[in-house]
Amino acid sequence: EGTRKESRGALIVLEGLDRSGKSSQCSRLVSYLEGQGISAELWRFPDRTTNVGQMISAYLSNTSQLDDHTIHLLFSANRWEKRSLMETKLKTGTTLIVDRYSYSGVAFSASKGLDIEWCKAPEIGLLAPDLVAYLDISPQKAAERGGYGDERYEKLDFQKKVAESYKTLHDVSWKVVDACQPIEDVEKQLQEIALDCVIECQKGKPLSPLLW
Ligand code: Z5A
Ligand code: MG
Repeated sequence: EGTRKESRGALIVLEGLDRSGKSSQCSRLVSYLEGQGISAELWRFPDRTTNVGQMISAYLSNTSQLDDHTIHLLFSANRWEKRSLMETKLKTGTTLIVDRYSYSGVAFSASKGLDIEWCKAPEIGLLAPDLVAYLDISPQKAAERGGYGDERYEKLDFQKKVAESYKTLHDVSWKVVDACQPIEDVEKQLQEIALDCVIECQKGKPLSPLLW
């Protein structure tokens, strides 16, 4: 028998405003892919389990204060500390469904007034997603869903700025999904675009660095 090159997994990111449905859809998508016989894992950023993640968590819950640049770099460091494991998983055939990634990092910090190019810089060299599914919802509609909690950023005025920042980040890897549809309809659309993406990666689409 000839050598059969192990096919790689896909890096699929879900982005969107607070309450757009990312976490709900990420877990549904992982179940769906596993049901199709595809090895898949659910990941999320911030990953609050690491030391850096705990600093981020304290900041988000307002139990610590940090300079805007400092917290930006911590969010980025939280992705860098997972980069090599991410690469290993992808190369050994596991598809990763990631709840927020570099786009959240840039959109949230730029919304505070930080220079957007400065915000992008520390993300360069992380793994580029094969697909970014943007769950599109207006800040007003998102706010109506269950209301916001007490975490920093969970305010309508700030979410409006984040929505504008996200708009400047769209590129060819983005697919916009209407997040105001019923959960099952959003789910169905995500299944289709994710499956296409997984197949493309299985066929040999190369893994590449994030360059912006
Ligand atoms: N942040 C940052 O600044 N920099 C970074 O680099 C990163 C993040 C990575 C914490 O994120 C904060 O960190 C976040 C950005 C910032 N701050 N904000 N805002 P997080 O991921 O931990 O935030 P979260 O609180 O876990 O997730 P979320 O965004 O609030 O929600 P979601 O995951 O998008 O939505 P959900 O939990 O799936 O659904 C929300 C509710 O809506 C729930 O009651 C659902 O049942 C309901 N829902 C969902 N879909 C639907 C539909 N289709 N119809 C009706 N109702 C629905
Ligand atoms: Mg969530």
